[in-house]
Amino acid sequence: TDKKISRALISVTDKTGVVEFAQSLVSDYGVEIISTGGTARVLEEAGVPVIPIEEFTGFPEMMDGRVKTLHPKVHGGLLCRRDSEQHMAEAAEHGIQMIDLVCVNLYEFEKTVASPDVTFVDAIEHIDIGGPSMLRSAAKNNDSVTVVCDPDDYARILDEMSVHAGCTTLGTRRHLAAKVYTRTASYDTAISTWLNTYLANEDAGAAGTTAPAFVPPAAFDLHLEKAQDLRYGENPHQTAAVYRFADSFGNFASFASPLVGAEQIQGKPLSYNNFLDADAAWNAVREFEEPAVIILKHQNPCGSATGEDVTEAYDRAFACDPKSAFGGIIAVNREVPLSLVEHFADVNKQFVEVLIAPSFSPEALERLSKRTNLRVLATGGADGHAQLEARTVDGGMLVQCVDTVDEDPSTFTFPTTRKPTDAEMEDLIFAWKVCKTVKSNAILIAKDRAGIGMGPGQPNRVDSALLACQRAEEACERMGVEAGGFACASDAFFPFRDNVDVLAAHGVTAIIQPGGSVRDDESIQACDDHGIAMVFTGTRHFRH
Ligand code: 93A
Repeated sequence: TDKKISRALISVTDKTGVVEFAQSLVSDYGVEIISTGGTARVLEEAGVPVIPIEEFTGFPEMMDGRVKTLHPKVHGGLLCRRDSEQHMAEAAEHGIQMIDLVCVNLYEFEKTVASPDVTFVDAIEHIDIGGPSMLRSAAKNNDSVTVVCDPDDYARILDEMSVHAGCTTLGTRRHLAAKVYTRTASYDTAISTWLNTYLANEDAGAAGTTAPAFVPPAAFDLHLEKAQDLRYGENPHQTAAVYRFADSFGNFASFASPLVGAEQIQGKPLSYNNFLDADAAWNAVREFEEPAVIILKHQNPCGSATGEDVTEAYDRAFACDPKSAFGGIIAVNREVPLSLVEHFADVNKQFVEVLIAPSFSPEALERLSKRTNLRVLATGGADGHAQLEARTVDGGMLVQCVDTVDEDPSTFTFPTTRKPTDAEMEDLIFAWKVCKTVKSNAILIAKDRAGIGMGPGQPNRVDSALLACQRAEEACERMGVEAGGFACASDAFFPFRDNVDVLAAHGVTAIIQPGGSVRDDESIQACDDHGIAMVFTGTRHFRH
């Protein structure tokens, strides 16, 4: 079952390691190399002797390279069963020579369509036809043919040839064949996803050529690869792992700065709950353009603030609720300086599970390295959001666009007699952004762009409002400032006026909420009764 490699066809877009691979095939094993235009040039320049594909097929590369390896002399040489007298006779009759190894990687379709200004024509031109065809032919004939679609496998194949007298083993060829079909499947999925999304955008009247917004397709294959096993799941008796979306999914789930795949600079491995909370904190802090810090516990932002710089924002976020901040996750939307680390480690002595930010100054990292257990994650960038999120339900999966707060304040309406002051408006917009991360029913109370009162997850909104007010009043007492003058955000509309009455009784003077209840008039009247300025955003931000 060992098969000697005498002739190889090499045609690669990603030229990584190909010269060394081909060089070794030629000089260590006397392999004859056939190659296509660009690849042949690279190999020749490096002094590796190659037979150009047109010489091998007796046919020119044509139609801008669309047809270069699509020829019976290639596919016959790949598909011919060496153990079939008939196949071998037919090959001889037509002058078809056996090809024992195919080394191909594909036109970079996924990378091309990930670019925001890709044109339709450009995307189409990056659909590789000849490459997948060769890979599939070679993989089908794995009894005799070795197929390599990943530069990471070059070394392993050379290793095997070195201990098997220039041969590969059947087991290896079968594994390589399986890898090929995974690759070609994900490649085709990327193409169909892109094209379906393009068409959906065109239907929606959007510019179809730019990076499309995520539109859930009628059916799609999820390509996931295990990023790591987790010690356990949400609880110790649950097994767990974290998966990342594979490349083919990248088109519509592309993360400008993904959490899975962020660099863990130090600390204990991330747990299941760490991942969940880091994700929520990171997605919350990305809402802000100005320096901002979110401290999050159990999916809820218990501290949140903006500031002149992130150290000030951190101090202000911590002050929102120091008790809850214990064992929390800190997410920062700028490079973390030494001062921020000193403030949580030395000044506040905050126990932190995870610190996540785009990057860290060298001094900050030096200081952090003394806290060996602390998990430090660098995402590399704060811009952009994941486009898609998914959750499983019994027997299926829910998929949706990620919720971002991108409504334009110029579209807000002001239904109450009193309109918010500029200062109130700043706090309202701050509260509105943070409120999206609070579990529904969500109420968030802000003062001076800090989220000092949070009412999460109550099945009725009045209880959430009460909780938020109590926290806000406690925070004021702790900080030695007068309670009141609060700005309040509600993730969904008020069904009755009771919410407004509760909020007013605890010092709320301005409210931001979507509006849209059949009883909006009652809430507006309640605001007018209390002199509260209310803003309608028109957009709801539930988080269940
Ligand atoms: O345009 S193709 O679909 N038609 C072909 O016949 C063909 N043969 C190989 N693309 C084709 N290839 C691809 O060209 C390979 O998959 C590889 O990615 C690339 C290598 O081209 P070059 O050697 O000219 O850089």
